[in-house]
Amino acid sequence: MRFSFIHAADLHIDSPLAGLRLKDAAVAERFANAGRAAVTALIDEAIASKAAFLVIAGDVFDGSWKDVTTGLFFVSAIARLHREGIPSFIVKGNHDAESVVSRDLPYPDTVKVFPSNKAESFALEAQRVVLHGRSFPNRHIDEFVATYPARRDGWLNIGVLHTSLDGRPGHVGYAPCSVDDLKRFGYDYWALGHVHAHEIVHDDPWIVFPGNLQGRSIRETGAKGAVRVTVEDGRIVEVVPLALDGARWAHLSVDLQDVTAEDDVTARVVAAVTEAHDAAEGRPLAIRVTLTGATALHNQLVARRESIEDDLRARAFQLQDDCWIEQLKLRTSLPPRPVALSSAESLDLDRLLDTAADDPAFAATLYELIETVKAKLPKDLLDELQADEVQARLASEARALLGGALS
Ligand SMILES: [Mn+2]
Repeated sequence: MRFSFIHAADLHIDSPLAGLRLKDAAVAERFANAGRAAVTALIDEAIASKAAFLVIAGDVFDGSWKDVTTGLFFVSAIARLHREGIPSFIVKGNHDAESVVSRDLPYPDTVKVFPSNKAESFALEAQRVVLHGRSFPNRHIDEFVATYPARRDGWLNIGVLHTSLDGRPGHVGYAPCSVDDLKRFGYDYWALGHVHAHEIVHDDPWIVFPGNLQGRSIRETGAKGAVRVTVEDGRIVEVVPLALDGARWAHLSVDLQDVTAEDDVTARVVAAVTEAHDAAEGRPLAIRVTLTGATALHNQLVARRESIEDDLRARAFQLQDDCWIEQLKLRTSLPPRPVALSSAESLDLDRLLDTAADDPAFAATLYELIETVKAKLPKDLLDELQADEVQARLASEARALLGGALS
C-alpha cells in the first residue's frame, strides 16, 4: 500500500509581511495577499496529490484575529479538504494557543484539533496510521512532550508537536525537548512546527520542520511551503519539500571587490537579481541587495545610494512588475591602498571627524537621536541598530559622503 500525506506548520494567517517599504499600491496588494494565496496553494496541492491527510503542527493563526474573516478564511480552506474526503489534524502552537485565540469557529468533523489538557491519539484505520499530539494551552510551555503516549505497535506512528527543540537560537521556552527525547518514543515521524526554517533534523526516525508556509520578512528568504511524505507498506520512503509561497523574499550579497566602473556595479546586481527572479517562478519577489567588498567606487556609492536604488528598481520592474528591490544596502569600503590624492584628503577629513566624534556633547546628541529612533522602530529592525555600530557606520558614511562630494 502506498500513500502520501502533507505536513505543514506556521501558516500565521493574516500576519502582515514586514518592512516592505512599498509605495506602489498594486504591488503592495499582491504581497498582502501572499499569505492567503499560500494557504490556498497548500489545499490545492493536497487535493491534486490525493493526499491521505494533512497535518498542521501549530501556529495556523498569528494571534487573536483582527476580525472573524481570518478564521472564516481558514474554515473555507480546510472545508475544501473535508469535501474531498481528506482529513486534517491540527495542534495549536504558541501563537494560536488556547488562551491566546479567544474565538473558535466550528470545523467540519474530519478536522481534528488535538486537545490542550492532555495528549490525544487519532487513528486512521484505512492507512493504519495513528497520530499523537497536544495543543499549547498557553503561550509558554515546559515539560510537554513527556505527556505523549507510547507508540502503537503495527501502526505508522506520527507525533505532532510544536516545539523549539533545544539549542535553536531565539526559540527558548516553547515545549523544549531534545532529539533523543523524541527518538525514545519509537514513532516513525515527528511532524514539528515553530521553527520557520525548513529542516530535516533527523531521518531515523524522521524529525522534520517543514518551515513556515510564507516568508514574512527579509529574515525568511527563499522557497517556503510544506513537505510531502510518502509511505509504502508502512514505511516512510520519501520526504519532499514543496514550494507553496505566494510571494518570496531574497537577500542578495553582491561583491564589488576591485570593481571600478558604476556600469559594472549595475551589471553584477542585475545578474544576481535576474537569477533570484528566475528561481521565484513568477511569484511577487522582494529583494534586498547588499553591496560588499573594497572598491574605489565606495564614496560614489554612498553619495548616490538612493538614485542607484531607484535605477535598480526600474531595472527589476523590467523583469516583472512585482519584482521589487526592497532596499539597497552598502557594506562596501575603500581599498586599503590610497587612491589618487584628492582635495578631500588635503582637508584632513579624518582628523576633523575624529575630533567631532570625541566631543562629548556630540556623542550625547547622537546617543539621544539613536534612542529616539529606536523607540519608533518595529521590533524586527531593532537588533540592526546597535548604538556603537551605528556610530561607527555613521562616521564612515560621513567620511564617504564628504569624500564623494569633494572629489
Ligand atoms: Mn510558534
